[in-house]
Amino acid sequence: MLQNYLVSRQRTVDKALNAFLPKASVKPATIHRAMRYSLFAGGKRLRPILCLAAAEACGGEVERALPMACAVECIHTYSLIHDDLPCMDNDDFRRGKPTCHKVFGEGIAVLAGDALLTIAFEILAQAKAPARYGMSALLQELAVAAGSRWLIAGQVADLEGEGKKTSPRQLQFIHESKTAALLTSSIRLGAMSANAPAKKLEDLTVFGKALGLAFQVIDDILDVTQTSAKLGKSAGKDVSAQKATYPSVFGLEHSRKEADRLTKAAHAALKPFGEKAAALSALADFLLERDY
Ligand code: GRG
Repeated sequence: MLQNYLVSRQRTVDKALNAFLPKASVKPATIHRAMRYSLFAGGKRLRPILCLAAAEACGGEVERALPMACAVECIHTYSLIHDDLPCMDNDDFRRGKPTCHKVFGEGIAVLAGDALLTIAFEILAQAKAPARYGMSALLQELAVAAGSRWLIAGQVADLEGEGKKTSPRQLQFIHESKTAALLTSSIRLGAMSANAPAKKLEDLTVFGKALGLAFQVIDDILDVTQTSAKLGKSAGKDVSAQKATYPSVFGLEHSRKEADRLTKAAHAALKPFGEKAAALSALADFLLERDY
């Protein structure tokens, strides 16, 4: 049931992304091929799907939320391309395929990331702004989440923390910034596209923060418990790079309990939405139970 929902949503998002992106033949073709290579390499489309489900939970339409959904996926893919570069995590494998720099070279991979970051705002700017939230509010929402106080702040803390002892507080900061902020923003943008009133936006923000943290705790657990083939990226990377993770700071058992606790907190935030949040609720359970 959820599997059908996910596949159908992935198709909707992929079709929209395909329409928003310049064709692979557009000059200079190399950059458009590289952007498309990473964007269509087989990501789960989790952030755009959450964005669309948040819009529906607030009584909105999928069509209207699609530019927001595609914009966050472009930001996410840019961050993965740059994170995989030799000067960052130096990874050869992502979304089950060789990383962008392995196929196109480092220079083009840097530029493909830059171009995806930029096009995210071009796509978002094509959205129809709802009554309560003007275009500047939508653009600011995404810019802040992707900027130096959140997504990039998390990456900086991650880089600077390698090989050092990390406190639980610092670990939470890394996870909130690197992962939960963009995930929360995806959900908020979906709600904003549906013209959600302040209280609903706040409830979904609480949901997003708890879900985003749970997602990263699970990601940390999977890095030590799953194979590279299953994950579509190099497993065991966190340990070899001496990264700060939930299992390394708290142990596996405590990490699983923490993911459970956070998922329960996420569900609690959905209570006021009733049946309208059925998809968000099912997605939260799926993320907790996933094995890839
Ligand atoms: C700004 C360069 C730069 C990096 C920002 C997001 C990030 C920090 C780095 C990417 C690598 C990483 C471990 C991110 C944490 C979030 C995460 C678990 C990403 C993977 O997300 P999935 O599982 O991936 O949704 P798919 O491929 O399915 O989209």
